[in-house]
Amino acid sequence: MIPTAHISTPEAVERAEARTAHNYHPLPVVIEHAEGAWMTDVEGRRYLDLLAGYSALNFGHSNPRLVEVAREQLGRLTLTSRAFIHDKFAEFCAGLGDLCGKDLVLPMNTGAEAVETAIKVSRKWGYEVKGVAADRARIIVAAGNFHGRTTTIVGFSDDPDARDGFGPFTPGFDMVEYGDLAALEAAITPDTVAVLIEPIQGEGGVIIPPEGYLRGVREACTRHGVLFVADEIQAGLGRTGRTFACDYEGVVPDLYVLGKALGGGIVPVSAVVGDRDVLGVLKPGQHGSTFGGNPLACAVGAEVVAMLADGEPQARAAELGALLSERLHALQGHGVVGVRVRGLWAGVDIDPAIGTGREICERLMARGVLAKDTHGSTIRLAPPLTISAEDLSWGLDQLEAVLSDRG
Ligand code: IF1
Repeated sequence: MIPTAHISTPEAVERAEARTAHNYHPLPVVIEHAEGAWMTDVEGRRYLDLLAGYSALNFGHSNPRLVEVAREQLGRLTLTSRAFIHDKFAEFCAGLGDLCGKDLVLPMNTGAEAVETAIKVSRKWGYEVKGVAADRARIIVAAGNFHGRTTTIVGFSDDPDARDGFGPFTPGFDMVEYGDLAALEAAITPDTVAVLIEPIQGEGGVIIPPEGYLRGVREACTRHGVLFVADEIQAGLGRTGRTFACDYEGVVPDLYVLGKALGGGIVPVSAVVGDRDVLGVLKPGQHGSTFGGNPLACAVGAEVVAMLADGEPQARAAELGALLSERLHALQGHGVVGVRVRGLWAGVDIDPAIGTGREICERLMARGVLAKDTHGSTIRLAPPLTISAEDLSWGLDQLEAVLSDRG
């Protein structure tokens, strides 16, 4: 357990927990403000953020460029609904389309909504373009997936926590092992309209598929006339050292599903991005959102896209990722039993004898570092891409100390 002296404001924690549904078990810390890679709690303690809002904060807390754009937009126009056009819409859609090398952008808000959008588009494409018989469309997904929390999405999860108790579920999904190309090909039928996968599985523990898998998925999809839908909500937009995790294998999916960092950690912004022959199947009235593509979202999103367009965040992720990888691999055999790193994103399997992932995160918190466990004894590290090498190094010193039982 954490020494109580290190628990930030037990009363503030209790107050926060007293009146919320217990769908989360947060670390007992109450954050008041943050800048860059550092967060400060209500008692003035500082913590290094090694989670970055699950990659929603790729550009750091309170990024000056993004905050400036948001402030300016707040004073001008925040919402029109899609019933009218606003002056930030074109810039966002064109910028994001260009970043992806695609014709069209469909803006939504949360990641799950964007995944739902991609499912709807894939089905409609299947019926109208591929010629699948009505209500027969099937979508292939991977074991260990995480795509969000809607009833349709949790229905094709194999995580009992995410799924159990929420049925009945939407039919039309087939699950195959992640990383197994032969299984994927075998699962494709004439009714298959799409393969929906994460190019790296985040919740699964930063699982990187075998080299050649994404290329193989692309080839199989092309050969069988099936859409390749890449959920880059967590992996995309700089995190891995490239704009998209698919870039590692030189692969371009038919639909990019984006979210998290697209909103700069300020507003929820998600999108589905694809070419006209696919996204063009949607006609007025068939899909939408009150908030999707609102002026504030588009202003911030367009600035995020501009930052990525000059490649600096990706270069930083690649450079710092080398440091992260080197430091973590040095811990192998010293409390660490597995390490997976791509860019500034790591899954670290801790020797269960040392503690659960949760316990390691509690001990890290006591040393001023905030990270998040995932299944069992795995912790994931995903600092803001703006973190300094010194701060990252210091954070890893704390992990080393925790593992060597000086924690
Ligand atoms: C939670 C994980 C991260 C995602 C991918 C879609 C979504 C997510 C690849 C949905 C969301 C989140 C949501 C958050 C925890 C988190 C998470 F551990 F569950 F996997 F980031 F690591 N596709 N990921 O990772 O996006 O609707 O939330 O905007 O649900 O507790 P959303």
